[in-house]
Amino acid sequence: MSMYCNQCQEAARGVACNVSGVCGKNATVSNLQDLLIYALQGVAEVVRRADIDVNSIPEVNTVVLSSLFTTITNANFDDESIAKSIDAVIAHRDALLAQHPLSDLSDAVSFHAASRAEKEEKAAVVGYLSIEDEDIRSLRITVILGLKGIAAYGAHALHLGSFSDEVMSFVYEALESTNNDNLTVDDLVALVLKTGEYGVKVMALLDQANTGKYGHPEITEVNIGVRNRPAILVSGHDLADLEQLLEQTAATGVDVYTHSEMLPAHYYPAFKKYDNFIGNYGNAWWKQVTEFDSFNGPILFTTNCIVPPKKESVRNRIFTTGATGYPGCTHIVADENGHKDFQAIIDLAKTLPSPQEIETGSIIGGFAHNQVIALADKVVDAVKTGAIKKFFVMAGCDGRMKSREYYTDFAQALPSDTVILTAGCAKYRYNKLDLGDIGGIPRVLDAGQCNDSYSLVVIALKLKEVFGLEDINDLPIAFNIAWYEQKAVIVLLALLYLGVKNIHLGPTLPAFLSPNVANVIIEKFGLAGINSVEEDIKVFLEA
Ligand code: SF4
Ligand code: SF3
Repeated sequence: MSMYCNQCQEAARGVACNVSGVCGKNATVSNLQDLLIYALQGVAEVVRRADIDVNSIPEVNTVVLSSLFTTITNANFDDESIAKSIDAVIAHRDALLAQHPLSDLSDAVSFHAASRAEKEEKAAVVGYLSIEDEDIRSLRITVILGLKGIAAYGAHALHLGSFSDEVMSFVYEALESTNNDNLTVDDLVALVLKTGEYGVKVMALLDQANTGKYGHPEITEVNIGVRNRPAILVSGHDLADLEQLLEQTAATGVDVYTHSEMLPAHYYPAFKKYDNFIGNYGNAWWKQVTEFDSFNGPILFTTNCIVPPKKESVRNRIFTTGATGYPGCTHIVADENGHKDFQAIIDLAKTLPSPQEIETGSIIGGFAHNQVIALADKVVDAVKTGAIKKFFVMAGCDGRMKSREYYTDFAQALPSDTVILTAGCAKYRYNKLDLGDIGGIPRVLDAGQCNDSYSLVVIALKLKEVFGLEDINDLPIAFNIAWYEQKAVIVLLALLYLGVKNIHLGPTLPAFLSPNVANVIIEKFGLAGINSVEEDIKVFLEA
């Protein structure tokens, strides 16, 4: 076996990718990612054992968050960049140790692997398979994958200047705990739930950072057509990168379009002032394989999801920044003031044809918590009069597997007195269907990115308050979540922590849950997979 990765929904055979990743990740990258996690566990052990105040180590915190983020599915395929992250983490670990000498160092704290050969040799023995007990392994992986999601949200918040020492301290606690052989299954089950608790906190932090800087998302009609000017396509989830790109392209004659998870940027008031911010091009991440071809202009990835570009003509137009990377693509780094120079992308755009039209018209979104709560009276009336019978939270990820057609069929088959609440790229399975509205309330309410799933929680909690209910599970809300990568894992853990029961998760349950761990979650929380659309709708409507 040359690698072992089961972190996403596409894990080979529903077990693990062990030769190369279905996502395109090779064994070298996968193993270096494992070593990076191990090095992070070493830093965490030093921080915890030396009782270091996380507020005193901002540079270490940044490296820890960005290193975890870089290991998320489809973020970084560049072995060089991951090797550099390992070196940076070890250097920080050793600098902390020099200031806070400790004895009885564990291997994660004391190992060194300067050369590539040493790294690959070490990586081969620290992967998840080195944990023999399958339940302990499963629980540790679950925590680490949740942490990756927390780190992604924490890194976005940090990019906007928001930091939570409470969340950061938990990141160190959980990293250290996942390398602690004394923890039992029960300890780790508790840690999984605690990870969900911190998932809620970090999502709230990011929500405040985004809305504090860019205003509350509002109902917006987003153009999905094109105009005849050179253009840049921006993908991923990072709004601060988008802001810099819009600043730098203003008055250059170059337009900016969003792809996939950047679509919800159009909902923010702050971005509406840019008259070159034209609309959204295309669909969810996996459709980039054809959509980047027809877009013609350069593409900027601010975060996941990158699909390895096969064509050189497309690869030459791809730029990465932040936690993303792809071999051969130009990576743009921030200067010491956080400024990113996107001039090379703008210059390239000017030499290339304008985007080819693939769709026309518009889609509507912007139903984040503030906007929905502003409409609360209307929504509550619709529920009280029976015009709305049930809400279906269908947030999460999209993916390329054929089985995900289920979500389009499910949305289409839902009765006309139901409303879909969505967030994340899962929405592309139904956000262009004509599902109509209920008394002016669209039947698909898009809160935003997967990062904005928090909005759906706030909306649910508000409805619980308005209806005077004790238990969130008494609301007329069903959860049919689609997952793919690790931000969806933290969203799931956050929902479980909040006590949401009977979530259906698909298109398949996570491969990283061992049979015993899966049973615990199924028994305790009623977690279920998906069946046929007809069966599932029946189950949901009878509940
Ligand atoms: Fe396989 Fe997913 Fe891991 Fe990629 S991220 S190697 S597809 S399990
Ligand atoms: Fe999508 Fe990658 Fe998860 Fe942000 S862009 S939801 S999969």
